[in-house]
Amino acid sequence: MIAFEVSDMTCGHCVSTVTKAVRAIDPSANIQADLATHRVEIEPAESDATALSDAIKEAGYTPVRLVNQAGR
Ligand SMILES: [Cu+2]
Repeated sequence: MIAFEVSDMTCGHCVSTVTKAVRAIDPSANIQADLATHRVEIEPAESDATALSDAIKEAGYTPVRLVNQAGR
């Protein structure tokens, strides 16, 4: 699981834009975007944290990687 905090994801449109950006590079990824906490959690199928971060940035947002307790 790769998690980002995307503080400029502020409405449902942002959520769908971010989700689409991730799907564009990794169609099989499992994505959970939560508007209230500005968190996006992604279980990638064929991408990595750097590619996901770049895709979200290219969509116009500012992802900050959240590293979990397992250090992944
Ligand atoms: Cu928005």
